[in-house]
Amino acid sequence: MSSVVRLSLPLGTPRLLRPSLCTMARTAVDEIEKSGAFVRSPSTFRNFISRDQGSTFLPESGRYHLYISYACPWASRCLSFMKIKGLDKAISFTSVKPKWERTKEGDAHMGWVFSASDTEEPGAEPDPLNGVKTIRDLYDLASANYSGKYTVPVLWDKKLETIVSNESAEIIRMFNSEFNDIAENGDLDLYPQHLRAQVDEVNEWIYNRINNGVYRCGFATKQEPYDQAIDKLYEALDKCEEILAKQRYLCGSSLTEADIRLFVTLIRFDEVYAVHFKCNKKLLREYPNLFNYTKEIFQIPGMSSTVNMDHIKKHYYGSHPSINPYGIIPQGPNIDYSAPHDRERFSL
Ligand SMILES: N[C@@H](CCC(=O)N[C@@H](CS)C(=O)NCC(=O)O)C(=O)O
Repeated sequence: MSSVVRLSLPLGTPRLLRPSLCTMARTAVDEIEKSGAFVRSPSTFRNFISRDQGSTFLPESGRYHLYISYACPWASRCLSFMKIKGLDKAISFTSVKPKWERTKEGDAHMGWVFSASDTEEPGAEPDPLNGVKTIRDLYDLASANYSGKYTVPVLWDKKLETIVSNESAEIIRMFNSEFNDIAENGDLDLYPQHLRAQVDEVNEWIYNRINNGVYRCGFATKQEPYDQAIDKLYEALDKCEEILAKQRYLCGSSLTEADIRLFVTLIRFDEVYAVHFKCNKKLLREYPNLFNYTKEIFQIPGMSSTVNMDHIKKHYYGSHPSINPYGIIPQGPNIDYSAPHDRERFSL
């Protein structure tokens, strides 16, 4: 282990401390302000894999491993990029078990845990690299003084034996641009130069109002922040519906990063968020364009393999006892996203 580089918090990275929070956040359900509003804290490991000469993290085949939970939308967007870009052979991945468990004896923290065998939970596997039991253990391996949340995704460097990044918004950018010499679909650019300003602009309101918006609805502990979050959420969904009535994708006629970022929330919407997070003013399947668009993206080669609805439902309904104390998993609605869609009408 002498070659191990332990990267502690990069200089300038905002610490996870947030004075207005009641306690130091160790899981998302702790991130509730006194006002009853959910406020997500920033990620900590922010290194970037780069083709630039002299880069510490070069885009080498076989060097990196992505730790995910199929349940997690942020991790799923990274897996989606891996699949769409054709990086399966270059980057390996492991999913944890869907339901949070105790991560350490004598400690109340609940979080992501690896399965003990390949058969314990279909889709989940033991940690193939470090043989650890939890995602928390990976953070402890990478940084001796880590004290934040133990989130997925985690992009792990097998060579330096540390965490490259735990910020999905940046991991997808690395997958999009830095591995093109290795990727099977290296020419596919989901963040093309001419659309960057538009993608950034769309990402901004979709993240705040939809991706994180559903959590702001679900984790609110007072009526007012819930009401505010839900109004913003549905304004944004209505806006997406309007855009998608006129064009095939959010930023025009080609698929971009913005679409993948929206998809991971939409695919969970009717099965989970409508019930568990009280996002029930309107269901996804009541929005004809958004619904068909979700089906289209689900049907992009590789994408359906990123959606494990069993893990998604087990996680949300089973891991937040403050919202769903008995952990009952609703049986419906079991939507078939592989059914035909009407989005080809835009290519005529
Ligand atoms: N900013 C992170 C957020 C990741 C995140 O919040 N992941 C959740 C799962 S959906 C998590 O691992 N939560 C663990 C916890 O809250 O303890 C990213 O986008 O990569």
